Amino acid sequence: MRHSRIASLFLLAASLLLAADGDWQSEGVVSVAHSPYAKLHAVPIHAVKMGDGFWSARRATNVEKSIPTLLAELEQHGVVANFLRLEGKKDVPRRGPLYTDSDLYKWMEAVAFVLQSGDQPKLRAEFDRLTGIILAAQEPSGYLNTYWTEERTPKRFTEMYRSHELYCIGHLIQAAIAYYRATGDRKLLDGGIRFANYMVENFGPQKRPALTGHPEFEMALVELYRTTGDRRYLDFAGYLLSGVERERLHLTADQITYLFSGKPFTSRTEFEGHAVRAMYASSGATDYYMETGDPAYLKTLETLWRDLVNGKMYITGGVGSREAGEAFGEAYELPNAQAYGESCAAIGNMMWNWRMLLALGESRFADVMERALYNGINSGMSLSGTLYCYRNPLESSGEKIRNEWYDTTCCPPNLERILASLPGYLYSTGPKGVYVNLFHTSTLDWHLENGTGIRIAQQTEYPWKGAVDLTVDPAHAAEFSLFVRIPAWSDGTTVGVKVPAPFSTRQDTPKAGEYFEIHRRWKPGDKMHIEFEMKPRLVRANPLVREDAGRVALECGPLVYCLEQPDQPGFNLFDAALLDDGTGFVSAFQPDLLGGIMVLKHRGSVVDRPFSSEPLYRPFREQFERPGTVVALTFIPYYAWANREPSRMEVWVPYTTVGTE
Ligand code: FUB
Ligand code: ZN
Repeated sequence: MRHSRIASLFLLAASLLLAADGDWQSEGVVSVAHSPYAKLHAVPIHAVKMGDGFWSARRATNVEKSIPTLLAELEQHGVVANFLRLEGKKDVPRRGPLYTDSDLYKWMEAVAFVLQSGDQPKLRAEFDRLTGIILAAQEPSGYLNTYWTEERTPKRFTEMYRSHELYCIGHLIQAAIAYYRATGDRKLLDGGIRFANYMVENFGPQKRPALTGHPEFEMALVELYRTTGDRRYLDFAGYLLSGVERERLHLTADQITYLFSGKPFTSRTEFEGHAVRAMYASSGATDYYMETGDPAYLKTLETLWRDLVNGKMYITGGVGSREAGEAFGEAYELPNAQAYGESCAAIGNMMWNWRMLLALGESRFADVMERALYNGINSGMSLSGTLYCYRNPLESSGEKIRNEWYDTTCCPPNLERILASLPGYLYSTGPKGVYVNLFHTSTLDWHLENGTGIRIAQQTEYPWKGAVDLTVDPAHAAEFSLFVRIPAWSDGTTVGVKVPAPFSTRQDTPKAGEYFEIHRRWKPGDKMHIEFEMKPRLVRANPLVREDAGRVALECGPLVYCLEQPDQPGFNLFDAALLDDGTGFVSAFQPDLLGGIMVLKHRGSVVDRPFSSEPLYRPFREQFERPGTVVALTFIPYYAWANREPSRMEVWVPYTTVGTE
């Protein structure tokens, strides 16, 4: 389709800007290199090669199975045909809910992240084919959406609280930027710019009112500003976050609560409403803060972060307790079997904490990222790579939880883009040196912020083993700091660090929950060793989490564990309690079980008569009676559940000191 002359001139100017930038290969998952209020800076995905280890099989499966099979599903369910029919190439009705375009764009973003790690001609060809199909459906104005067309055309932008028009285009822009950063090709990006320009030219305080409804576009706009230098996109993100249009758009109080938009972001004091929207809005607001330094944003982000981690986040890093409205509950409302914990919400939690880490440089954000990544996100995709959880409960009676397709198929491509972009989160840089955020065998090939080349080789079997070896290779001997994250989970355990002398640190000993700064004149080939103690840890929840009263959860390293029925032959796991008799855990790595996992065993007590045979209420006696038989409880990592036949599962396990042989 042809676009107007003015639009072409603008695109020409924009491309000159982009070309002058010439930096498309140096950008990370988000590009904060020039963000004045970012304390840390992302390194590009291609600068980190991930070697063998915990994530390698999953990442390979992502490329070989998940990404291709999901495209087949998207095609089969009409998501691509929704575009083709607008071009007159398919005579079929439009299919799927109003946000299906976004699922294809998210899939494309996953592909673009894969391509940032190295070329894959087949995937690149698919991306280009889809770009052609998508752009052919774009209207001369820049508008693009397969749902709000034909008889619905007059309704465009009239139901923004639910329309997903900006949500969809936000995902297109993110995919386009990721592809531009992979290949330098900006065809899709130009399409995204056309829509963004349409928005900034026609909407705003003195123009038509806009609202995201489902936040997402804010993140995309800030990234577009970072990519093009066009300040209008940043300002438009600020306008959307300001929620000023709630009156012009006649939003009801309920809509405002649910949407996490339509109310000034900076007036928020707690998380409520739709969890994914809340996480995406917070991510966009953090992006906005990193560009503007607006203190009101920082204050709100801190307040919300504390609201989340003090009362509304599952131990798995999942968020969103309620199915109704896919929403947050009250503080401490964290049911287990009913937990919603949408995969996208855990992903949103990681995306937000990644941005907070870049903004403030504090390890507490990387702790949340790691928690979500290894648990509430990781559970979202089957080990086969072709089945997905939409919900991620912490207890199950054995309902089927994984499917290859959902009509609302937001989670599968979201999981794929996280796995594809993983190298980009492992390291970052700051003015004083390099940060090791996450642990995995990998090589960083990048440079310090003063331009000195740096190579860091990391060797580890984390999270199964706690030893991490780093070989630091600056291009020449240079004075800088290496910041190694000491996870909060290592509190109460021993952390050993061996660094070549001489060096200086701010703390005498590494402190859990902080980056350990090692400052020295690093010479090529310098080696350091860190040893985390991977011992099983029993955790209790705040007593205000009623569902977890009298129960414990098990963690080891960054992993949350669970009991699943196939590992507990001979008894119903809901009749079992962890028996605290001082015998402790026995661990064994089982290479053939569930892709290779560390299994943890502990003594348990199983009631002699199943609880289901008891009356609902019975007289209270002084001592809670739990005569039982001692059994071995076998715990597996939570992420690996639901990879066998559907069966019972439990994260929070009753706890007892009574057990009879
Ligand atoms: O509305 C688009 C996506 O579908 C949301 O992010 C998910 O929560 C699901 O509702
Ligand atoms: Zn989802």
